Amino acid sequence: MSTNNSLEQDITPAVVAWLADQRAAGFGQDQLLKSLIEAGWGEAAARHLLAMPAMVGPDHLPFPLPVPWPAHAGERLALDAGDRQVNAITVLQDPPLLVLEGLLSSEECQELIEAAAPRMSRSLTVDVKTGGEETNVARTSEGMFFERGESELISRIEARIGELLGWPVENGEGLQVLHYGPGAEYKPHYDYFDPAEPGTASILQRGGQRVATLVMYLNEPEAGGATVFPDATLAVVPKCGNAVFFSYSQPHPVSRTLHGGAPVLTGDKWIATKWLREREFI
Ligand code: PD2
Ligand code: ZN
Repeated sequence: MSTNNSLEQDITPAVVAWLADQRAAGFGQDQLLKSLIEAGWGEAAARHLLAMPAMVGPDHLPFPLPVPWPAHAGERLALDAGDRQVNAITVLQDPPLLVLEGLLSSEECQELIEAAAPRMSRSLTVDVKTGGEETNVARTSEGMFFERGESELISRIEARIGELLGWPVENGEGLQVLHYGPGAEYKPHYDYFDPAEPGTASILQRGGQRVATLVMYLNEPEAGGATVFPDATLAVVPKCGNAVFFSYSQPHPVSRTLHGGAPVLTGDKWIATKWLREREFI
């Protein structure tokens, strides 16, 4: 490996193979960054390389990442979420998915809606072409992000999610609240960042890939608004305080986590989404 200040030029098959070996041997991001810099890589180029997923096997699928999963899910109805017990009433293995009952109290749902309502604007999605944000015709909701830990309510809910999923609170993105009026929907998509897109490497600098999603329902639309999983032929109907959790160890359609928000037919729909990253999200 030679000294390099550009981002791409030294990502040869030999470097990719070296990286896969080092990861298989258990070396973490910090140790790999140190090794690359010692070998003469510029820090920016090394970080860029380390943000790219390792590809494995004859199909060149992304290397599977560790994902959250609640202790005893699928073995017991009631799961420990620290200050609350939560019931896992539906359990799928492929994709790994749980429908959770009673994650939030009805007071917490109402408080979240009231705190979010004055701060709503047309929803943006992360643009993987550029790494920036843009409005998206596939997503006709309005939304806002809470900062992680910005109030006692948010901290309480984040701590509960961390306990339930066994995943560090620091690895969570800020909680996003979305509101869908009649006719609004979120067309089917994957929540991970597509490794093939040019903006993904820069998005991954802030905590790595998304590895799991928790969608919490804050109210009940009169009709429509289910969260649908076409590969699993599953529709989760919103119920205040319930949630759907699913993980994706590989940022690839093999995860079978294609999902969407079906159009709201009557009434409106409020949700809060927590996306979990591989590492601390800064
Ligand atoms: O509102 C939903 O059901 C929904 C559907 C798809 C939410 C999300 N994705 C999300 O927040 O990622
Ligand atoms: Zn989604």
